[in-house]
Amino acid sequence: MTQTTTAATGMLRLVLGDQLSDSLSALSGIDPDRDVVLMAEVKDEATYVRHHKQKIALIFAAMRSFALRLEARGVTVRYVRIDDPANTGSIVGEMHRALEGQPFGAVVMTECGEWRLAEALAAFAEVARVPVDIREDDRFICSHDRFRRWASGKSSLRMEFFYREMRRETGLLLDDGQPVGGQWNYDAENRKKLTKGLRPPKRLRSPPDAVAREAIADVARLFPDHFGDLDAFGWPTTSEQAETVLADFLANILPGFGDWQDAMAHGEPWMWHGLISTSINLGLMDPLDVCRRAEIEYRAGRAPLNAVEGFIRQIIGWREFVRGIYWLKMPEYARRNFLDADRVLPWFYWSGETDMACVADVVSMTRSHAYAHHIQRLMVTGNLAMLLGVHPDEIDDWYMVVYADAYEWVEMPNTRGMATFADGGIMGSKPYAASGAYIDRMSDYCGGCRYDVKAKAGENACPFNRLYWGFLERNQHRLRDNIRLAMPYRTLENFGPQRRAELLAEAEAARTTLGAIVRPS
Ligand code: FAD
Ligand code: DLZ
Ligand code: SF4
Repeated sequence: MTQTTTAATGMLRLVLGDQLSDSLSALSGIDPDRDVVLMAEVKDEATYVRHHKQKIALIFAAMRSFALRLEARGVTVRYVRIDDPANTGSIVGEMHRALEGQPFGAVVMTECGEWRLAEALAAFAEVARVPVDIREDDRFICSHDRFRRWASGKSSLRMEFFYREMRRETGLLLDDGQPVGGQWNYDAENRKKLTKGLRPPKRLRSPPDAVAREAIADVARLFPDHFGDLDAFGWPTTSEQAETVLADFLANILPGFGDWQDAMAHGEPWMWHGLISTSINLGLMDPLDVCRRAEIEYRAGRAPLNAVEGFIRQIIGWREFVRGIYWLKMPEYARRNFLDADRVLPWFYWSGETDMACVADVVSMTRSHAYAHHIQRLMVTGNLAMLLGVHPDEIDDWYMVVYADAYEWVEMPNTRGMATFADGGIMGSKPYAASGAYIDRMSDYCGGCRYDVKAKAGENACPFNRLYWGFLERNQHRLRDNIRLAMPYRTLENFGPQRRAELLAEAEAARTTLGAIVRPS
């Protein structure tokens, strides 16, 4: 295809549901007189897992608002709504339909964030009758190539060392090339429990505008059986709304982010967290800009170092690291089941009907808001699923469904890697297995629970306690040589054979009571 033909006929530019950024590489160099942007709400994407209703409403509302934004700039948008009778139901189907309807000279897109769809789009590029230009997603700080270079030759990949590289490359929180305050990481200062009488500050949410209200109504009508409520929808669906939430966070919440980063409290979904993952993942805000603005709060003396460093680490450290791991290890990563976990996910993960106060609270806020904060995802639902031995496919499916910020590139390494050790140690050096004592230390859940967090065995004992030693016993041939588990394994060995057999039986009884039966093959 010659330049002249391309210019004469224009390009078809694909913008996916999580690519809603003015700076998107697929939009770079756009000619509003000739080019057309394709955006499509499609059944395949809305149902490949049965996403939370709020997640679909968020994506549709944000897509529709972004299309209006482009149109206001004079760009022609071919916008296909979910209930358009001609909708083919898939992104690739909509690409073919758009090409049949108009003689474009080329197709331009930004690389997609999920392996499944990226494969489908690569297959489309093979058969398309026009050239297809798949551009890098430069909204991330670390490119695939850069991550591969960093990972190359390393026997283990650890976030902490990757994070330091990202600090050096971005210059964030550096003075003369050295980390501000003399340390790279202040995580040890970020483990305070909420003291009695202290409540988290009131949060600014984004009440749905007219576009979002229409999307919410569409989702209620078209996806009534999907998990979750729509009533409390409060996610930003435009970059302006996202900016308002960020500005409020930086000014009023960030100073407490560090101290209470790991704390949990009954009925308090937000604590001191940013509530920005939905917006960053959709492309409504730029991760590096968010970090630079957090640094300004520190430099101006308005937020302490442990808060600002901790917050920046989550974004340029963890967020970039999990994306790097995903693309480095896929598709094999999605089949990893290092602990040979073989149980079903108990029904209470969906219904919330359980006497476990911590789990009931997390599932309840997940249903109402499509949100739970990191420690709830990691140490309550994730830890429990790992101790129960739930098959990683079932755990992945649940996390992909229930959280408004879930896309496979970020969900899977967090779930299969960080939370459940199904990846065998690619993401982290040991499983985050913990008994009820951890949750008791970091929350107010246990005081209001029918289970006894101090009891180790029996029907009334905290299920985390009943499961913990059995988990170690069951997996000793895989985990005993892990240096970071040397202490608990030494304790287990000191228990002696009879006590160990009892602990294993106790864990098996708890697995049965909680409904974690063997998964049908
Ligand atoms: P804050 O606590 O305010 O953190 C600020 C930002 O840092 C987040 O918005 C996010 O962009 C980034 N961040 C923090 N931790 C992580 C992390 N571990 N990985 C990647 N980014 C991180 N995050 C998602 O965006 N999508 C997911 O599907 C997702 N699934 C998860 C599953 C499990 C089992 C666990 C343990 C964590 C998961 N996370 C996921 C990471 C984290 O829990 C969320 O990013 C965070 O809770 C979002 O809320 P926030 O914006 O208030 O975050
Ligand atoms: C998650 C999602 C949903 C629910 N719906 C759409 C959609 O209708 N159209 C679209 O372009 N994208 C959607 N997405 C996001 C994709 O499934 C996918 O996760 C991302 O594009 C990966 O980068
Ligand atoms: Fe959760 Fe156990 Fe505490 Fe109950 S006692 S809230 S189950 S940790």
